[in-house]
Amino acid sequence: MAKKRVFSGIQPSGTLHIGNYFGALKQWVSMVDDFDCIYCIVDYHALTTVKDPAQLRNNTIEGAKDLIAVGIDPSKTVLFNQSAVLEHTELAWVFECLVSVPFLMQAHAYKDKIAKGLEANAGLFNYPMLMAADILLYDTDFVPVGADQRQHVEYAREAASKFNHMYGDTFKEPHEKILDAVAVVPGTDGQKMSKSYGNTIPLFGSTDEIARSVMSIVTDSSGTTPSNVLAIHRLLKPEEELASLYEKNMGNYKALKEALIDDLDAVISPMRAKRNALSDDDVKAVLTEGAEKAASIASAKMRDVRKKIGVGT
Ligand code: AQP
Repeated sequence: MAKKRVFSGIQPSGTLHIGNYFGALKQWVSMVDDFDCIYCIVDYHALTTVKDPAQLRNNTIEGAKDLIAVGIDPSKTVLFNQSAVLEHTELAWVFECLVSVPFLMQAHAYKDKIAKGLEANAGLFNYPMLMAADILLYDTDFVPVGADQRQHVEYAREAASKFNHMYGDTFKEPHEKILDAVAVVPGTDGQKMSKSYGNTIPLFGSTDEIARSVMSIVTDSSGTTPSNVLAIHRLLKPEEELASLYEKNMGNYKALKEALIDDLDAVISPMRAKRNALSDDDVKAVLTEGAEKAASIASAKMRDVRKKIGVGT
């Protein structure tokens, strides 16, 4: 039986944090053997916020290194950057002509980003339709994401259904895959870990950088258990081990934070070593090969779309 198709993307918009890893990327890695996986560095999405060309280009290469270092094996997956397959932006336009402005205005992610002070550019507003195009071009079955992306996958389903209704059966309706235990990884202040909240623990930080972030975790001096430390520790150790560790060090927040630093470093240091061994040329070759494979699927889908909507001759 043919494997089900998985598609997901990550923006090259800055340094990865452990929320991206535990909320999404770890799941991406776990799906590689059982699914037909296509993973994308969505550089056109990042253009909504990253305006420095050299930085965007560099982030894309670094993003590919991140993905390979966390365990995405390019020989078993398709790994590419979005801008190398032009059908993504082309299909996004088709969807933008199908959905209404009030429909897009309901997007929580857009409202959150504006509330955080990001520029309300039209690209940010139309972001869900570009993401719908990313997913739908490849007849995707499942989209592994963190909980913050649930609504965007619903938008993709809606775009598929609207198109199919108007022009005939063309797109498969995809489903999100969200792991409950890590759906929202908390940051150092207990809110959702997010680059724009400045509450992250960097995934590929040095041991010192990880230590600085962990030491800054906000704790409540009136209790005996530092709940924000424990919430992050749960990503790394089973509940029984944590129960005895926290019991033994009750009230000793410094010792518990040090234990968290050691546990994080044990997970991160092999990935960091793998990442340091990758050259820019290695990952450029991976992206080029991935883009060729992705384009062969995307171009066939777009030929069908163009014919159905009546563009071209
Ligand atoms: N705190 C989180 N918990 C669980 N999953 C998370 N993800 C992000 N933060 C958490 C998941 O990571 C994947 C990559 O998402 P992205 O490229 O859109 O990254 P992001 O949303 O830009 O990350 P930030 O830090 O949250 O950025 P800003 O501040 O720009 O919003 C996605 O699957 C996402 O769910």
